[in-house]
Amino acid sequence: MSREPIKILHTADFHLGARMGSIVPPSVEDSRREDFYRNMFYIADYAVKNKVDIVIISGDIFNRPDPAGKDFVAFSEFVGKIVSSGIYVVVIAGNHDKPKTTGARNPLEGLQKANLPYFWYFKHTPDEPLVLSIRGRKIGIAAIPYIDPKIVKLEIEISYENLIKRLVGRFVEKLRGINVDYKILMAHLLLAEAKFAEIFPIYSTEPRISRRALQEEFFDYIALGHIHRPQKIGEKIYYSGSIEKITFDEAPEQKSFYIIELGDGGVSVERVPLRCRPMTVQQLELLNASRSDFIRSIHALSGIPMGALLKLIIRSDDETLRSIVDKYWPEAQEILFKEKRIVGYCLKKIKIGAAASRPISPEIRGVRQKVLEYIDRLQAPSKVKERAKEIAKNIMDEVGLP
Ligand SMILES: [Mn+2]
Repeated sequence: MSREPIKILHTADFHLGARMGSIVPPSVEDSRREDFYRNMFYIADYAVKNKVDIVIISGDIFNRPDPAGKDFVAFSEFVGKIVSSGIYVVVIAGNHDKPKTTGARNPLEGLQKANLPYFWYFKHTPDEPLVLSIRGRKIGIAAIPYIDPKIVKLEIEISYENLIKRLVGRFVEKLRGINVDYKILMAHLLLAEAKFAEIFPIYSTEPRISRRALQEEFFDYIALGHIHRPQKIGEKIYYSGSIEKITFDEAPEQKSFYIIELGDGGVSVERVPLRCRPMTVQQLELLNASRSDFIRSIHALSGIPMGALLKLIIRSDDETLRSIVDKYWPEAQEILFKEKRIVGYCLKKIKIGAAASRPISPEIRGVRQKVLEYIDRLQAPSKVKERAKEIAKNIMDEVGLP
């Protein structure tokens, strides 16, 4: 007789308290917070309703290591809803959860110290796998929270990938010794094979781990966090992605979480979509435009869902930006809120025209290379230089340098 499968819900990257920064009106930050909470509680309700056995959260619960009180209260309520239904919650720390100063503590440790039944939070990689017994079966969980590459460089004579390999290898050996029915690996890291929006600078300086380091063949499911775009890599490796869109780079992404069924006959994985605040990026090009050209082009913007967050990029010449866009912006804004029914916007103005369309002189031609060489020669850590080069490239793209 086949037994009922063990059900696992895999999610990650809640980033509670994430802010958009330059959004108008600033009060949007409050409704954003609610967007994240809504999806978080949807996940809790889903787990309870569908009789999930374990909820796995692969890091980055809060956007900061010292979260706002309300974010901690909301997360505690989320955990409470799940564990009080007899469902396990296993959390690992992500980079955002790790305090940057020694001695500082993330409140998540408070939940861990409270010794809640059914709740685990791993700030560091434990020596032993966590073994849960559910309906006569044993599930072994190898938990590898985020490890700061800077610390690895300073303190350990080993490459980042080899360190991960070593930790995975240690878990594999221990799990072989204790005979579990199912083996899960959870980790917060950047896989070389992962896909994400190019512009995400946060990942650019981080070492990328090859999927071979994770010993995919040994585990039944690998639950990753860190990359916000949900994706499957190889046969058993999954990034659940974030629970909400966090930056405009994520605008086209469909957020989701995974339900994994570990049955006698094998493993099945289902992707469950999450409803998110619509985000849209729109571009306008205005050259020598009049007030009515400008207003008409705002009216003509299409494909903006109701209640959306809008990033509007206006490419225009200096004169139009100053005497039309800036001057009549309040009118345009009115249309965006009243007619287009957006909840907030981010405006980016890019100067084009006269200067950029002039033929590039030979002196300018070498500028890109010279700027990058200049940064290379600076006396600064290579990570800082890499970041500086990236910013410089963005600026040079924006002003149209070849
Ligand atoms: Mn992360």
